[in-house]
Amino acid sequence: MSRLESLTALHGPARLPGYDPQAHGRGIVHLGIGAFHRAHQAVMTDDALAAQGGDWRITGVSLRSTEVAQALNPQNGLYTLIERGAAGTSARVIGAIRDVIAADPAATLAALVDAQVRIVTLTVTEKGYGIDRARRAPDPRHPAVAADLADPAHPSGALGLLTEALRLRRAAGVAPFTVLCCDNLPENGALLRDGVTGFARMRDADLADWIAAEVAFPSSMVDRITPAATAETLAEAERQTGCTDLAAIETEPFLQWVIEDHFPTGRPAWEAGGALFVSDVAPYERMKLTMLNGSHSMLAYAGFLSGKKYVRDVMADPALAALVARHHAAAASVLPPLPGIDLAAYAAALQDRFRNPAIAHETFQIAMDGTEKLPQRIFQPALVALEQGLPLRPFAFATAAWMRYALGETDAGQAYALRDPREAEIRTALAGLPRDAAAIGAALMDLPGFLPPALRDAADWRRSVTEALGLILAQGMAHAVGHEAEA
Ligand code: CS2
Repeated sequence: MSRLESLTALHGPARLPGYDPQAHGRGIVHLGIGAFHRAHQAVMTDDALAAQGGDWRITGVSLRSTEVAQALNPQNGLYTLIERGAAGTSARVIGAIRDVIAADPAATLAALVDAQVRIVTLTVTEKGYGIDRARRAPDPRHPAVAADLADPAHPSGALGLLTEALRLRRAAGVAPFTVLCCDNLPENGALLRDGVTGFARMRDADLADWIAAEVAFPSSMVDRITPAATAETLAEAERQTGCTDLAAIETEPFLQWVIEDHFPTGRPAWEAGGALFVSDVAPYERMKLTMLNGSHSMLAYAGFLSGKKYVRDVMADPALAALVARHHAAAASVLPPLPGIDLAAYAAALQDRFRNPAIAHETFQIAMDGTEKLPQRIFQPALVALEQGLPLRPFAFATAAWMRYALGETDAGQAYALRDPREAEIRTALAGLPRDAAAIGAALMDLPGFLPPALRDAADWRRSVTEALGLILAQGMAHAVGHEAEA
């Protein structure tokens, strides 16, 4: 079977791009080209190109790995997007990606300074930035931040690359690009602006002032559940295109992107793909981070340790499903009202999406990087609940489930990798402790900069976490879940 490398080679039911990809130049560099980008932004860019044209094709960058480049470059950036829903499967070929740069900082910098590039977008995951969120400043202990501060003219991390590219553009009299963060972080545009200006300030105060004044950092909320591709994904792509496609991905039918409309350098007509442009993304972001992602983290820890491999298996378990619904209600109760959004309907739709029988989304995948995720997903709403005298237990249970997961071993004694940037610190904090909820709870809650101080120091919160962890340690996760759901 021939490789998917030109649209003319295709024969199968997959829908084709509604434009000629080769007729459009590049306007975007995307840092962090994983499955999520290919299921989300690239798709809406494809719709925008079909609807309104423009030179907005994307150069994707893998900062470290070469896998995606090896799959996509021989295919001229073409790949199959498979959507799997309860109602069936459909597929389309996406033409929005022009090429991929892999683990090549010099080539990445060259792309970033290209005057044709007007937007730089990012999905490098929460831990990829190296921003200390408590101080809202670059974290000099982050390996890429440290390396880029030591040699700022040869950057390889997100903050260093953006700063050096903006410096070079300014020196060459080229207008700056707009920076659009697409990671699951609160007020992600403002956070990234603080990271980049903070990094620039450590080099050159004048550059930092110029970036603060001249560069737009709109915020955005992104949503599409995208599991890692499997052999079955590639087999389905073959059926859909009649070609071998090593870059195919699969995702759910649901797709949402809410973007702050602040693009002084222009933008694609992403609304053609359904993007919603608003003046303030924060309420949407908070809803999504605390309801979808918060319940995802809770169910990942509780589900994985109850022997559930996929999110759909979690939802098929009545006690776990009840805890997911409880979490949604608790998260909704601390959200400010959002005009036009019915939070009960949003919760019901989330539960439907989690139940999608055609999507194999691993709890182990969601469980990684807990220390990077819990602050905005669990601690932020818990703090509001504390302030408003609302129930803390759903958030305390989620925290306790993570703590139990941090022990690194199932109830049957099987070890697994924690996959967290603070893994070594967690191990040190737990070393030599008895298997005791108060001791473990205190050690993990007191990790520096992890919990907001007002939550960390609240006796009600500490008691609730310790009780939930005590239950989990005494009964094992599966039984504790049953008990918790009945309470
Ligand atoms: C998940 C997210 O892995 C995780 O932590 O919660 O990737 C989630 O699937 C997406 O944010 C959905 O939009």
